[in-house]
Amino acid sequence: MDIQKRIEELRELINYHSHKYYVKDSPEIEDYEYDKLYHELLDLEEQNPHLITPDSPTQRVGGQAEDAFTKVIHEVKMESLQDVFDVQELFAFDNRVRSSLKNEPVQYIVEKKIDGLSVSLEYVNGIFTRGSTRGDGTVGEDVTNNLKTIRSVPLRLSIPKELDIPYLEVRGEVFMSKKEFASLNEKQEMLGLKTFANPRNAAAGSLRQLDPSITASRRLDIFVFNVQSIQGVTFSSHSEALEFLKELGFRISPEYKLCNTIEEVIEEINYVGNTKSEYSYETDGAVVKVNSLVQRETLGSTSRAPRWAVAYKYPPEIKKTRLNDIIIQVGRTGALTPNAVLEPVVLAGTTVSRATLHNEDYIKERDIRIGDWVFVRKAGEIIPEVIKVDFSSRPDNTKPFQMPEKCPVCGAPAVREEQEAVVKCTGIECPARLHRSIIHFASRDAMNIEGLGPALIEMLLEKGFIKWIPDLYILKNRQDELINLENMGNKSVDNLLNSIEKSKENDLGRLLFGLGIRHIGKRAAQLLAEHFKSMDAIMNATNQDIQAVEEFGEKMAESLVGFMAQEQTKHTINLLKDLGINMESHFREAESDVFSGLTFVLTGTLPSYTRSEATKLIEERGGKVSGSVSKKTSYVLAGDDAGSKLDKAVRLQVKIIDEEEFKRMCGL
Ligand code: 0OX
Repeated sequence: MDIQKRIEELRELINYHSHKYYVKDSPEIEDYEYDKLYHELLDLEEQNPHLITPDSPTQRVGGQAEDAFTKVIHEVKMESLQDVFDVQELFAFDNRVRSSLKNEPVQYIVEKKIDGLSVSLEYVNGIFTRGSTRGDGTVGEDVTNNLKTIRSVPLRLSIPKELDIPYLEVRGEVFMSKKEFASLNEKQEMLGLKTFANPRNAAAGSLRQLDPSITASRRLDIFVFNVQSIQGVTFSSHSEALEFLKELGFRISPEYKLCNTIEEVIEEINYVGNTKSEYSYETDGAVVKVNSLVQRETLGSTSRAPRWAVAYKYPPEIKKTRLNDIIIQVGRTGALTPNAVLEPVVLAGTTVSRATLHNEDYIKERDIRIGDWVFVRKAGEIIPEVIKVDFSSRPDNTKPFQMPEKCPVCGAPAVREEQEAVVKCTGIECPARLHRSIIHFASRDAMNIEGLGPALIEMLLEKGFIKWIPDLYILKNRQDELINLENMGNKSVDNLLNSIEKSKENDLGRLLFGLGIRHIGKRAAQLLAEHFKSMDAIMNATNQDIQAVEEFGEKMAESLVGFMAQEQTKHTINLLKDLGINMESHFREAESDVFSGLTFVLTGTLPSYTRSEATKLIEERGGKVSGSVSKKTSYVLAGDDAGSKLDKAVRLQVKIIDEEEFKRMCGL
């Protein structure tokens, strides 16, 4: 093949996948495959330097530092490693090393390659003074405060009495354990936040947080694997340096191995490859380093990497097995995910009998059918997925898959949004998505129930206090039990129950929005409430009636009618009605925007309205409420004991009104 053409093809592929990885945070291919593409390009460019262009992905080094953190210049460059992918390349590495060292005996050290992000830690007189990311190897970012939250980063070293170490810089890998990664993703999912593709992305995202308390909550860890620079002590070998670092209090590369021949190195690499699935941390390779520091000096470095080390990358494990069935799993967002039921296979250390098929399109594009022989792998070594079909062994009686039209959990219609790959359940009582439904129902723009956050909702669901939304309004009958819950007490239960009670009076618009109907946002819900005035009228409205409402189109009308027609919707609304939740709109058309463009400032105590009631009256009529008086203020609504705001209004000649006048303006 034409070299130039291949180079261009590789650049395009690499750019595409690196955008998916770094920008979209949703890699499409394994790191291993990406690395192979990258190295193929590097090799071709090395052999044909005249074909290197400044915009080639190889000219972009490392993860570049961004502006949010202070830059740190690495006095000793944080070099990267050259990757190798097979035994032949290891032999070639060994030959290069031996011939450069004129056939002196060489001892290698094999370390596990931890899949995290590289950092530098600096100590002045044994005190941790600065920590930074690798960045591009020369300039990184100061993440000292974030690194301080990692328990295994010693803040003070245990320097032996007889020694004096004025300065020490070490290098290590910050990572997240497989267990921590799984529980972080579970939490993110529960809170409706983005999940991380792999433990390395999670570690990098957690370390580069502007708020160190977020980093602290993520429970990162570190393995230290190199002395970058030291004053006061010298070493003759890397293993000696590692043991010294251990004495000082660092967690060092776990169970490294010293080898006297490349054959021993290969044996160790195979051993790590066979056991790595049991490690608590993600390992994507093994690092082979020359142990003698004098020999390292002789070998030196290229512009990119040291000549005395290579990283052996393990291929991801892929197995072929039978796809026995496809079942649907309903996630917390209500998303229906097709899952493969597999003939069990052992993959990266565990028996796998389920794997994700992602979505309807994924299955169609790959023509995956029930009964097929399929290839399965662990994406990022964590979640198994079906990659493709082995068409050469497709049996005669395979069955194409059809996405169900109803949610398998609650029976409500499952719909797919335009432009989206996921199909979602629309049932308001669906147990799978109830947590999310309640979070939305209680949220500020909906029923605005203060104190009812995701964690409490989770607990109330778990302990059986709620099985659908209306149960919130009978929580008051179980006050004593609530007080005994973890993290609850008299006061917080009181506040919560008051807040729930108060929400009963909300305008219909808030309730409608809180039901979480597809395509019916805050404004649409408000418009519906204003137009139809009551829940009954909305429930009885036809598609045509709804499209008659200003700004309403086919999609919104269809979604609303479909939602209202569901038995579970009717059940929930009837229960809410019986419990005394307001089903009417307080809006009166003629008054709905009488205050539009006006700004009010409230001061003092009004005879019959609380501050929030007065605010509501103003906002319902299209007005705004501000906290301070300025020339732009339209009215100051003053009650008893009005203070400095009233003085200021007088000074600025802003019109002052009392409650009587206010009521009249409101049409009350
Ligand atoms: C790791 C790891 C990374 C030292 C000089 C070039 C690379 N991720 O576990 N890098 C190194 O070595 C550096 N060792 C490791 N164990």
